[in-house]
Amino acid sequence: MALFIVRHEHKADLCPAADPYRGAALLSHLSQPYARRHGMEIRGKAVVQGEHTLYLIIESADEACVRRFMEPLAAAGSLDIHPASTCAGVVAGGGCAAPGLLTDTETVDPETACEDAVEAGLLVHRVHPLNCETSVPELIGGVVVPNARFYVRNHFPIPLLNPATWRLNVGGLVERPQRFNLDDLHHMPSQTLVVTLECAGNGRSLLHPPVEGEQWRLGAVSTAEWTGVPLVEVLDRAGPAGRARTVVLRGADGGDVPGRTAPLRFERSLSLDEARDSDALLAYAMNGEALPRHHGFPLRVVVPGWYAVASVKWLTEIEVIDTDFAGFFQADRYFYEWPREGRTTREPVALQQVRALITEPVADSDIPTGELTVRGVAWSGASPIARVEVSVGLGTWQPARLVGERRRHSWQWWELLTRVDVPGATTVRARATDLAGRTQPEQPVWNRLGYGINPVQEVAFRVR
Ligand SMILES: Nc1nc2c(c(=O)[nH]1)N[C@H]1C(S)=C(S)[C@@H](COP(=O)(O)O)O[C@H]1N2
Ligand SMILES: [Mo]
Repeated sequence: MALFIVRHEHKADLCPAADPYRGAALLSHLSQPYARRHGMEIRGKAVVQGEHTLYLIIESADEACVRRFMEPLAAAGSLDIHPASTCAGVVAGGGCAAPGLLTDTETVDPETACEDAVEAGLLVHRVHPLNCETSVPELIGGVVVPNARFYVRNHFPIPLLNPATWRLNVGGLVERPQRFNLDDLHHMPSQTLVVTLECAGNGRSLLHPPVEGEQWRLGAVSTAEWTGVPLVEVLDRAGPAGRARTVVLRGADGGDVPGRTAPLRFERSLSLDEARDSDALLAYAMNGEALPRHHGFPLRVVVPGWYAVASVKWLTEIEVIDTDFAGFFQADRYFYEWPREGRTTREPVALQQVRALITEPVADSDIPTGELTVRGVAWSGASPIARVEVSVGLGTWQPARLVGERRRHSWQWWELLTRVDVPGATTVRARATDLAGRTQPEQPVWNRLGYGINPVQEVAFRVR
């Protein structure tokens, strides 16, 4: 189906709307059911007041069809039909002047992917590849984030994999190379875990001076219930050889990256010990539904507690090797690089830093004097949350109550009931500490690639 904008103008003395009978006939002609019978969808219609000019937005297989449908009106005046595109389509295709929309049969249409994300209320940072964050105030409710509102982080176009022909190959230094289809995996012992995924770049936009990369605010984090086969189960079937050291996880997506001459696939690695001890899951379901395309359909890795770069989507290969892995997303990105005492120190990005997010009150809102509920979520990759403290208007830190079940790999809700009695502008801050004693810094700790940014969050609001 293609989109058209139709413009029709008629002379004042021929205006059909002036006559109640002809006006009614016109309305039926332009009704959705009538248009559908002609194989068209009317997406919008409006008249420019006082100018006898009508605009229609029509979806149709071709222009001839639209022209035929508009014949009765054309007889009374002019008719212009412009081939059109959705706004998302133009942006995804590289702008109004681009030669044509990107089409690649093996990837998800960027236009649809982007439109779905916008409709679901996600904040889109980049259309191609699709990158969007979840809206923090909308987290109010359950522990899990609905699939359509889960943040999306992609480095390449989203691959469209056919579940009937898709395979997972397990090879390299293993005693029994394996090849699984989706059905095989569905019949293996399964596990369901509630896991919070957070992008290592979450909060990057807080850095001064700014650093390159997606300018995430605080919403590149979400929680879901994942179901799949434990990674150990699959590794055990293959039997890593004695000198095996590293497990490489390879996705179906790929492309060019800076500093490398040939296009490459999205790949990440875990040491064999990490792969065994991390509770990593090969997930085929998310919140009880088949894994959505954006999130790795038909199979993705979920490594609990780790920054989500480890959770490879669209998984097609597991390769066991006896060296460290030097892939682009392992060696050239996803490490902390801090300037310290005149030297730079480096450390790979691994477990999520401890962090609390405030979902209530909403930034810039007006709150009546009296009782105030401060709410949010908190998590840490290294260890469960020990406590969350809240400070209103730069006052003392008060302990918040941890709400609901404590789950090892999921964020935890917290809340504090307090009072605000003085009208005016004020702020609220929240600070989480985990059982390992890690807590959040007052200011973001700058590093060159902008990872693991977890300063105490401050939300400004007004008391009235
Ligand atoms: N194959 C593949 N897996 C991937 C990525 C990717 O670009 N390709 N991005 C990673 C990063 S950086 C993050 S933060 C998470 C995002 O997962 P989500 O889109 O399901 O939220 O996927 C990870 N797995
Ligand atoms: Mo990420």
